[in-house]
Parts: sequence; structure tokens; C-alpha cells
Amino acid sequence: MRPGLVGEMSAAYFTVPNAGSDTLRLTGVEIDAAAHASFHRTIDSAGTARMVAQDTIAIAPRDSAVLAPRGLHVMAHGLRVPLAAGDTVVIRVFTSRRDTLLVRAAVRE
Ligand SMILES: [Cu+2]
Repeated sequence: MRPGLVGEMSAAYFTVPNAGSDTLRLTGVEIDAAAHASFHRTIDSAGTARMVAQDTIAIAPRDSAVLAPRGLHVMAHGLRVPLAAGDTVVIRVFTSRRDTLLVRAAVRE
């Protein structure tokens, strides 16, 4: 997760594997340290990178969703606390299996 000051935006990147035999859908995301969080996708339109919101992320069986700079990511809006390198942030990801994945993300540049 990227560092940021109170009120700023930040982004988080991680990989979610789907070890199951059905498609796994990531249906939402929450971060206590941010007022709002959502999935975003970076698209390249005429040479300009632009981000669009994405409601769900589908992961095929035995595939992984890779959230990485310039691709899919979690956008955190309105940080409630400052995030500095070395901090750890807990991210809750909701899934179509009705369970919640806990991601412990290290803050770094
Ligand atoms: Cu974004």
C-alpha cells in the first residue's frame, strides 16, 4: 500500500489466488484506514493512463488476480490516518463465496 496523508488517496496492490474449481469473484473491499475503497482498473486511452472503477474482479479456477501498478488495484479514498512506510494496513476483500479475505498490506513507496 502506498503512503499518504490524512484526506489523501492511496492504492493497494496484492495477488489473490483461486485454488478452487469455480470462478471466484471479488465483490468489494474495505479498509479501516480509508473513508472509502473500491477496485480500479487502469486503462490506456490514446497514450494516456486513466482509471475506471470496477465493481467485481473475476478469477478463473487455478488462476490469480494480480493487482499491480498500471493494472487492477484497490483505490483508497480519504485516508483517515496518515500512512507511512513501515506501517501495516488490514484490507478486507469480500468474495462470491461469502467469506472475507484479510490482506495485511505493508506500506511502502
Ligand atoms: Cu485508482
